[in-house]
Amino acid sequence: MKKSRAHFAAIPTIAYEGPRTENALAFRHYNPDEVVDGKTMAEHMRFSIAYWHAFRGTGSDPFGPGTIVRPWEAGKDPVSVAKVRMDAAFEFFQKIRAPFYCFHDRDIAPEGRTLAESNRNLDAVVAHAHDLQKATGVRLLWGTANLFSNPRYMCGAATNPDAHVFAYAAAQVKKALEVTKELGGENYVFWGGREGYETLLNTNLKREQDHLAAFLHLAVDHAKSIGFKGQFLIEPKPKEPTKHQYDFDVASGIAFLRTYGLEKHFKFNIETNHATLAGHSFQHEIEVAAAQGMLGSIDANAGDPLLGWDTDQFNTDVRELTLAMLAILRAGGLGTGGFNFDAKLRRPSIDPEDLFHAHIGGMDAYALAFKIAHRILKEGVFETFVTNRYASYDSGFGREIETGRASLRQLEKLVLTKLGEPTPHSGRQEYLENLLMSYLHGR
Ligand code: XUL
Ligand code: CO
Repeated sequence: MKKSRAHFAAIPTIAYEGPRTENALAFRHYNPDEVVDGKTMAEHMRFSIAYWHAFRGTGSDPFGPGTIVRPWEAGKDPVSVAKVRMDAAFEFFQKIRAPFYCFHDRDIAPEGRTLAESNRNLDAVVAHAHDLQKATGVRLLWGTANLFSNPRYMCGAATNPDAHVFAYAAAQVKKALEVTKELGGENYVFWGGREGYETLLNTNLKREQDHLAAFLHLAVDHAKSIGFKGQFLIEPKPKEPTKHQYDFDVASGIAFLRTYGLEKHFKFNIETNHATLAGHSFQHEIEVAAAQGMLGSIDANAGDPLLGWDTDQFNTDVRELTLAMLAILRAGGLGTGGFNFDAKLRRPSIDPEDLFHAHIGGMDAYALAFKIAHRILKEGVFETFVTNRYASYDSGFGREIETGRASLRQLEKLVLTKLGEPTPHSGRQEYLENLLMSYLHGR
């Protein structure tokens, strides 16, 4: 392969320099080579760069056009531009030391006038991605299809009232699955896009949910037929762009998957900003998925508490991330998933350097949270507290309740003849919050 020129010539590969460094373009907490429990931090974290934000984001918002202009975007032929953009992307992945990336089909290759032309464009860019992955060792965490930007999807894709649009979306997913397999993608994501409604006045909710399930079954069947072994992931989001998205949150996602016999094929890709839009904490969504063995991957970002939409910011809130990491580590990690930075630069952050600061902060915050959570679990103070809190279920009638051997008659008799009134026990919330603070600040 032809050696491409450096697109980020002024910026070196980011080195780990420790917490005291004064170099802003260095890691303070993320040392990819540090070994923890027999695995490197790079293996633990499995950081991934979101192609759509890092390389297709321009800073545009509903009030104005893009502000971010990258030199590699100049050029007339969109497929050639896509390849040069991809060279820049892989240079960035290497310099920021991210082992993975993620994309939508239309992020990496331009949509053509027909589906056939779009597929040809995709094939050309995927061949280039294949070469770049081989040359750099960067891998594909997951692929997905963009089923929401093109106007044809204005009323949804799988849940569109027009079966013609359903068929078009199905064809697009078929191809996206095939290229994800071709590039060794370890997962495939379904984010709801416009699968929801704006008004129930024009919507048959039951049929739309049935159609969404049928769509997912078709994808599962096709994956099987082509031998794609990656993990399917659902990414819940309660609203935006539609007023109500069918994949509202993890709990409603679990109910949906079980209703339609899909639960064996899917896990969850949990996004911080989607959790908070649903009125949950990030930790809550992780715990709900983990409780059912369905924690798959993370879209790492943050919302702004003062703004009510999906602001997709880089997350440097170590407290929030420590709580999330505790839930993830207790669940045994993310398996084939990873931490994908589904986060974008603010509109005035227009320099290539800003892309580095953003990801350095995100990676450092997660690495620091990982280390704090790892220590908390090792020392076991919270674990012991919680275990003791439920100890009455470990033996006697508590055990019988848990194993389904108790009856209302038996429990009534027990209370009337032996137990009487329960003794209240403190939940010790303030003590535990102080303990967490001590772990966060130099215990
Ligand atoms: C949108 C969102 C998407 C998905 C992939 O809110 O999070 O970027 O992650 O389609
Ligand atoms: Co996302």
